[in-house]
Amino acid sequence: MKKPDSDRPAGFSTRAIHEGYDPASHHGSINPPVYLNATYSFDSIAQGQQRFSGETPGYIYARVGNPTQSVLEERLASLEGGEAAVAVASGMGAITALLWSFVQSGDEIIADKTLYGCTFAFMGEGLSHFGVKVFFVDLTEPDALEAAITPATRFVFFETPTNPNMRVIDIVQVSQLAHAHNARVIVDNTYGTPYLQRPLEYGADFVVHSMTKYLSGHGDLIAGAIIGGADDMLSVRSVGLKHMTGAVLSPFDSFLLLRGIKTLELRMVRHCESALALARQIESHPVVESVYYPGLESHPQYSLACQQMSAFGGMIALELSGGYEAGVRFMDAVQLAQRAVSLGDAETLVQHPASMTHNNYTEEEREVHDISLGLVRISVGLENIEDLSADILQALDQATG
Ligand code: 4LM
Repeated sequence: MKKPDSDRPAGFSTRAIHEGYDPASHHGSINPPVYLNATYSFDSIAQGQQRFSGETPGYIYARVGNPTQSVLEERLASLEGGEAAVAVASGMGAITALLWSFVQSGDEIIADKTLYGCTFAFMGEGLSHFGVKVFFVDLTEPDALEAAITPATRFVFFETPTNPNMRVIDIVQVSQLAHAHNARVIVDNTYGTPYLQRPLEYGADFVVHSMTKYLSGHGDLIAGAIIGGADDMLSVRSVGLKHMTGAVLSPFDSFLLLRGIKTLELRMVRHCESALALARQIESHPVVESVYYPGLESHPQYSLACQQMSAFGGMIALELSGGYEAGVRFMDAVQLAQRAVSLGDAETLVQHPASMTHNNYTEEEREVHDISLGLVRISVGLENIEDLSADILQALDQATG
């Protein structure tokens, strides 16, 4: 990326638009080309051998990387403040490729007690088949982490804010505690995005993303990313991606992500403004028992969220009086908002975690993990706030029963 003033670091959107790409090297093409290749030819057998052994850089086969993906990876590393990144085919692909690169039978992982449903399934069920033990603790309580950590703990894993109930976890505090016990820290930054919080700057060792969400921003692809140290990313590419998951991102989806990320800052500003306005409006509605949004003073970790995040994101969870039935009435009554899982799209999406994204938790697990039957989740979109709040407020009126 060329820029006139070499002393001042380029701003977030400047890097989101330019980092890792120079049109002059590509016939002046403003957008990075899409390299639709499965395989790459070598000048000689010696060159092929050197590429396979890692002695010289260069492309081999698109399961390991391609030039469009490389631009995306350089951009992601810059935005998260990491040395390197690996882009993969889904958020689940990112979490599994990272952990499969480093864990082995006998290792332990400590995970927060609230995780996206499929992450919870991978941690609680999937890894246990391979002799890796996962302990779920409340990471908002430092004593709980201290009590659970052992010499076998390799990783501490958490989302912040958590999906779906918006708990906020102290990245600095957890990282210090984990490092004191030689464990490494992975933060799923899907809800935060690098625009709102950069966990590596707070001491985390790895960031993972479902890029399906805000980074894409348009609900038109499934993708994931891992960001961390350069040596670790080499291991993730050659073990987690190449050998263990094969979760390769397509060149075309890499291109769409590069396009989406150009407007990440603009979109996040709007998501945050609308979500805060909506959270404030619905907090006083008579059918609403609680609103979980880290930008509300009533949120239990409000002051931590103010320190750790530059704004509070586009996700709101709410509890309605009348529980599950009220939630169903609310979701069936929305007109502009869409009844759908996923998040971070231009369209506002409402869903019911207990029966949808978190349906693989048992009833008892849901209770322990704070995912009540009455919890409703809103991914606040980019529509005009007047239209959106009119829709949500009329649906809340109908939820009253
Ligand atoms: C959802 N979430 O919540 P892929 N990490 C977090 C997530 O929210 C998700 C993933 C990873 C939802 C999907 C249906 C915090 C997904 C997994 O779907 O594999 O890109 O990401 O609605």
